[in-house]
Amino acid sequence: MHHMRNYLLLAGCLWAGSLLAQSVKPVFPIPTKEQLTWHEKEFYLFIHFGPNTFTDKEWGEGNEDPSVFNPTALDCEQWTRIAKQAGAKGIILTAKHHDGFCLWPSKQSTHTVRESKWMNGKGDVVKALSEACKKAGLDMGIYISPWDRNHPQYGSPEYNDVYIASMKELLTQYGKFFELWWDGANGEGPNGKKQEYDFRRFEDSAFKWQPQLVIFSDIGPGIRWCGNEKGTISNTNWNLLDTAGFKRGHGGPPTDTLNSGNVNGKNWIPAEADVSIRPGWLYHAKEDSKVKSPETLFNLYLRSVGNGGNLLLNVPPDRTGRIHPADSASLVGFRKLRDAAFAKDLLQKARISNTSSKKNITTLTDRNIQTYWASAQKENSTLLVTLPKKTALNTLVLEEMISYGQRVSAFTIESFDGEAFKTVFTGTTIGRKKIARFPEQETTQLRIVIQQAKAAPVLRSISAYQIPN
Ligand code: FUL
Repeated sequence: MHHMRNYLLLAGCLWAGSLLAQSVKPVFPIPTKEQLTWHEKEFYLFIHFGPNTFTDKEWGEGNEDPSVFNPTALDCEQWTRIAKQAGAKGIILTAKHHDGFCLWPSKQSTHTVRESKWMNGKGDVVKALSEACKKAGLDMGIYISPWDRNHPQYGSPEYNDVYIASMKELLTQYGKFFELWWDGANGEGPNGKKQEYDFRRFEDSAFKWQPQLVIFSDIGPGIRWCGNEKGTISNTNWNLLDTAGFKRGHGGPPTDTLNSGNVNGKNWIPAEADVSIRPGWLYHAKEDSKVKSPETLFNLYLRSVGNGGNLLLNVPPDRTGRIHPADSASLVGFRKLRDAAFAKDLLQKARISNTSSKKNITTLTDRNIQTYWASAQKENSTLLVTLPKKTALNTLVLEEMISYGQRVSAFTIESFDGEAFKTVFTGTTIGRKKIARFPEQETTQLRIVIQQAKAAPVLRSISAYQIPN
């Protein structure tokens, strides 16, 4: 009897709290816990650093004298300070680029910081950065190029063992990394030979040492390349990808598929947009005047994070081992633009209701990422937003509750002009986040119509802004 009463009480609470919460069934595939955490990061820095910094190259040959690597004032805490100021959530370091030079004293190679003059061969950039990140509360990721233009065993089955042993050093001695980065470039080794990478074994080994890793490559398994190095993701962006029959690098899916994903893709593999703040990935003094402006970076943010992906922005340190003032100034400017744009959510005092019911849906504006609104219908779900007074706005930010899968495939935003609702934005996917910008509207009411979805839409948040032009 008691049980029954408790049950009814509980059922009543659930009903009052979120009527539909119990009936929301995921639409597969769905993200893993680690991918969900990754989605929340949105923006983090990439650091390309190594002998190329000192030889003015993008792709070192692998035969550079290790003594060229000699930063005069390497300061990883300066990197993390700037990353924090920029509002980045982490840093991914090129522990080894294609030239094979290891930024840590690897036992698998004779081409490392140990053979350089820097700190008399006693330095370790991976260690310095991992300590700085811990201190600053930033997450760290690691780029370990499979392509190695230095290693004498490259081009033989033994090289796969060498690669795994190098990975083991990195994944067992420096704490946890959030992301492991495998780029697609794959050329010849020092003796002209090509390598067949044993990615299956690379993957199994990486997960053995760090099961929480999300692994980036053209085809994941954790995250996919967005198909370009410009920092832009398609307006239509599915976090889903079919990988069967595809390989990393040349055998990867077409770049436009990588950019927009597959609507019915079998795997949850979201897109990451990697782009450099300068024309090159490595520092070149002649590019000091070509650093992207805060406005350009903000625009890339809208086209990556604003299309539901993450932004990995490369900021290469110079020959002193510090980030150049031109880059840090631009990063701080970029942060200011984001802060100004999203400072005031104009929906905080608005009423939102499903047009079929008058009930105020507070879960969409409560800023709690655990709460959401689930529509009862698959097609033509309509939300009516009523503002307390006439308000000028030009941006709406929509988020799906992606832990239940990605659903929305067509929606419009309409603004009431005093007489009728006019369409001001036509969109396709929403996903993790959609920053929808449209011409400024002075209005008291908006309507969000979700015409099509793979299943009844589940949104976790809606907010609105007037972004200064
Ligand atoms: C590419 C590499 O070849 C570039 O040098 C750079 O590291 C970029 C991020 O990935 O595949």
